[in-house]
Amino acid sequence: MEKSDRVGSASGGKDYRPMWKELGLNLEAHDQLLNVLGQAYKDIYMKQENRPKGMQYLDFVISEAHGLRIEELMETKKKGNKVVGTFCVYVPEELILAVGGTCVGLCAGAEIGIDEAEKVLPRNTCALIKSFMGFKLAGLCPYIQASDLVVGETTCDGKKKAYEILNDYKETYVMEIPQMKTERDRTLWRGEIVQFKEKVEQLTGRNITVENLRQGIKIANDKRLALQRLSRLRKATPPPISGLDALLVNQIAFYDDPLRFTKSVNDLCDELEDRIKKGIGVTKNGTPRILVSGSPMAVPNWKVPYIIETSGAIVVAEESCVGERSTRDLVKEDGNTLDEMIDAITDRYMKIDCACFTPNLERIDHILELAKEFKVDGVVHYSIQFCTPYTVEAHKVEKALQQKGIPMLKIETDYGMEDMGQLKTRIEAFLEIVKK
Ligand code: BJ8
Repeated sequence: MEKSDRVGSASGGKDYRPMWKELGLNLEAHDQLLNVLGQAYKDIYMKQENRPKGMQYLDFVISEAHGLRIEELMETKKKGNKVVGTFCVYVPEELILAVGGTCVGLCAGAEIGIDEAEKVLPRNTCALIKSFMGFKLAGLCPYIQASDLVVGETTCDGKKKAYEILNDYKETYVMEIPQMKTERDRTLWRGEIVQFKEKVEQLTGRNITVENLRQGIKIANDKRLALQRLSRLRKATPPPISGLDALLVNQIAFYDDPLRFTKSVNDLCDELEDRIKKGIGVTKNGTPRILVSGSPMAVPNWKVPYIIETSGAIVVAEESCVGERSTRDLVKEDGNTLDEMIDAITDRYMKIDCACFTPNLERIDHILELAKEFKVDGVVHYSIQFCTPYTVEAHKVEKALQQKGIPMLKIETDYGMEDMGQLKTRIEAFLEIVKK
């Protein structure tokens, strides 16, 4: 990709409308989406001061998220490769990469399209589910249109029931995710991975072999290692990158080309290391350091970190699937047979501590570890409105943090902007407590 100065594919540059039309998008509604996204990006991202130069690549990727990136996907499809759309970090990307496929995240973080979603889903469904459903029904998402296979999973009730409806509009393959972590659950999950491997082989007409799976595992691990490196650098005081920028990197990880993305994140990390050596940061020393924990934030869901960072604090880590939860564990690379490799994949994914599991004590331990390692002054627990798993689990998180004397603020919100003022007041009041 070459550098561009555009924000939002709707403004200037190459005309992608023929491609969007061919993909079956609703051009008028899609233009509106890009305009809203472009404006939000300018207001939230481009107004930040002292951003690392390496963020220019990410600015460009976001500007071409519906343009050049989709064109790349269409090109790879012409060569016989497949695009697989997913909604959850449980879907093993390694198997898709092994056969030259591309994995793209389909979760959405915008309110536009929700009216359409509410025609088929109850109003009290979480905004993430309504958003991806709305994007499909309103013809807004080129990624789902470009996908040769869409993969859902039995995580929360809202998602698994929504996939039944989504299947009426786009065929959706569903993986069964266990609810607990006993040996029996591991066996079930391993069986699901083997079945998914067969599905991917059938879709692509290519066999998954020891050689190509080794390659797939390496590509996915390298991406995670780059993101882990970025995360570690945020432990510095002052942090060399804002929470908003780091969140964006984690969001883009779900749809950029993995090799190019990994290289760009490592380049960004080189720059951040240099900043740390020179004592350059994005905030002054003494700025409250916040851990955001909870439901995932898909593009363009930037509301809560934006409010935190414009209220005098900095987000230093995200305990979320768009953050630490999806990057901290690697697949062991020492397998020599397909069976060993499938075992390694099974074990890696069984470690994910999503609130859909019960009990889910690993998540609590992990939040406490992050709070300590990143020297956080407070935790903002974020749940998407009507997300039962994270909203309920917030109680146990708060109790564990209280015992360690770490203040926590519980936030439950949707993708709308109506509560911006109210949230800002609550976050500012919380930061006053944190500063004491
Ligand atoms: S592994 S967090 S990506 S399921 S926000 S739809 S949980 S009601 S997104 Fe998730 Fe996989 Fe878990 Fe991660 Fe349901 Fe909650 Fe909505 Fe959610």
